Amino acid sequence: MKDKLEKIKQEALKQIESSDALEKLNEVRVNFLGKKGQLTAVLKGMKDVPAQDRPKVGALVNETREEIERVLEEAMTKMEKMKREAQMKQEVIDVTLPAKKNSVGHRHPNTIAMEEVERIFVGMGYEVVEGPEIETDYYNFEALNIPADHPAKDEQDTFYISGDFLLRTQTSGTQVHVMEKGKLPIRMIAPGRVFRSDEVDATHSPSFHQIEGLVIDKHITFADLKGTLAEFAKELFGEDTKVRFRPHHFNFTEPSAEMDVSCFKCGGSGCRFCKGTGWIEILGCGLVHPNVLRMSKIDPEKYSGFAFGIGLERIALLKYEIDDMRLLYENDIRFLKQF
Ligand code: 2U9
Repeated sequence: MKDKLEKIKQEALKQIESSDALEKLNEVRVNFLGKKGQLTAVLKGMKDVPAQDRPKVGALVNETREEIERVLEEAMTKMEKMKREAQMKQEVIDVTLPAKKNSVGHRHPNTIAMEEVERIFVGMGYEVVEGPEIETDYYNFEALNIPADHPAKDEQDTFYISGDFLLRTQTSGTQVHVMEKGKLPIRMIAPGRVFRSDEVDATHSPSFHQIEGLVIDKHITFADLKGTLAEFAKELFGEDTKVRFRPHHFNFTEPSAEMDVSCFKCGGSGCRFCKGTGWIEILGCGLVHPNVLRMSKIDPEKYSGFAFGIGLERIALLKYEIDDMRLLYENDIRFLKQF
C-alpha cells in the first residue's frame, strides 16, 4: 500500500511539473483528488485493509493527499502570477501620451441670451412661467384686445391648425392664463417659441423666440416700467447704457412704446452697428390696456400694470454681432462653437 501511494504521489508530482496551463493543473486535481480520482479510489479500498493497519494507512493516504494539494496549490499560484505578469506586459499604459479630448457640447447663442435675460428678471423678483405653444384664438388674440379684423389674424401671418386652434404668434397667452387664476400681484416673464407665417430672410423666421414680461399690482405707472427696463438694459448691455422710449401702438397696451438702448459699440456717437443713429431698438412695451385687465376679471380701477416683449433672436444677434438670423437655426457646429 505504501508503495502504491508513493507511486501515485510521484505520478501526480510529475504531471504537475509538466503542466503548462491552469487548465492542465485543474485536470491533475480532478485525476488524483477528485471524486473519481486515484487517491479517492485508494480511500474507498480501505475496507479491504486489515483493521489494525487502517489508522496507519489512513494517515499515509492523508499525508499523500496533503502533499499533492500543497504542490498543486504552489504551482497554481505560480502559474497565475506568470499569467498576470504576461498580461500586464501586454497592457502597458503610456502615461505620457496626451489624453483623449472629451468633446463637450455648447449652449446655443439663443439659449445663452435667454438664460441671461431670465437671470436678470429673476434677480428682480420675477417668476418664469412657460405656456402652451398651441393656443386658442381667445388667448392669442381676443383676450389681448386684438379685434377679429386685425391684420395679424390674417392667414398670411398666423399658422392656424384647425377649428379654434393656432400656433401662438406671441407668448402673451401665457400671461392671460396666469391673470385668469386671479392671484395678484403678478410679476412674471414668459419665455418661449412663437410662430409667424414669415418668409425666411436675414431677420425673419417662421419660428422664433420671445420673452414677454407682465407686472400687475396697485399703483403701477409708466415710471415703474421705465425704471425696470432701464435697469434691465444696464445689466444686459453694460452700466453706461442709456434708454429712450418712442411712442408706438400695440392693442394690448396703452400708452405703448418702443425702447431703444444707446449703441453699446460706439457709446451713442453713431457707427455702422447702429446705422449712424447712436440707438438700437430692443423691445416693445406699455401699460396694460384696461380692456385686457377687464377680460381676465381684473378691475382696472384698482389694479394697473405694465408689459413688454423682447425678440430673443434679435438680442442674440446684437450681443454676439451675428448679421444673419439663419445662422442661428442651421446648427453648424463651426458656428456654434464660437459662443
Ligand atoms: C398681456 C398684456 C400685454 C406684451 C408686449 C410687446 C409690447 C412687443 C414684440 C417684441 C419683439 C414682439 O417679438 S416681437 O416682434 N412685442 O413689442 N409685447 S408689450 O404685452 C402684453 C402681454 C400680455 C396680458
